[in-house]
Amino acid sequence: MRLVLLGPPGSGKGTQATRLKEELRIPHISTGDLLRAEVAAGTELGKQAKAVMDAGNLVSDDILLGMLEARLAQADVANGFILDGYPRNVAQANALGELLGRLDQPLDAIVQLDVPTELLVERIAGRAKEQGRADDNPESVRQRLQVYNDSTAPVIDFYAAKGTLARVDGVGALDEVLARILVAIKR
Ligand code: B4P
Repeated sequence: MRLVLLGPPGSGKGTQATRLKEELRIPHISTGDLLRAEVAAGTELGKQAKAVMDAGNLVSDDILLGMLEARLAQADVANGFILDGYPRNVAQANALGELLGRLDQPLDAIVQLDVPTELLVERIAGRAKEQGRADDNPESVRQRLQVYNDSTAPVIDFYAAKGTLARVDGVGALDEVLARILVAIKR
């Protein structure tokens, strides 16, 4: 199963991908986690990405595609993967289609998690208290939501037009949302 999870910041992509990984026994690829690992390791890429991420903006498409290509070349994705945080704009959606076409690994499912904005803000504020992530401050969250509306929301139409998108209500207990995703991908 090759699955893409879409949704605004705080919609539960990372949260549900962690659970789906156990359920489906395939790796979880989070581009946010890959970037945070670069930042933590103090690499050149991480240094470039940190300021962009902290401000709530998107890191460059070239950097992301290079990182993703390297990750998809690893052996553990042979039976599939859950992609969380990519694509975040239409250019990335096209690049992903091209890359997976070249690898002969087409996507099986694309799931959009729908959550109202007030709840997103509330959830991220909760995580800010618990984890203190650098980009979970109110100013950065406002910018991330703006970037989502401007750049990422059109990706929903991109996949809907291809008839491959399933929309799932992301409001509710973690188990309820997980069950809805499993129904949507027919597992
Ligand atoms: P991400 O790491 O993807 O961060 P995110 O959008 O906030 O989502 P995340 O998965 O972490 O949160 P979740 O909804 O699970 O990206 C961070 C930054 O990296 C971006 O802003 C950008 O700068 C950069 N980046 C990443 N990918 C990129 C790309 N492709 N191109 C360019 N730049 C890129 O959960 C949030 C909170 O909600 C948690 O605290 C969780 O406990 C809670 N929650 C989840 N589900 C819940 C539920 N059902 N009920 C109650 N609470 C719930």
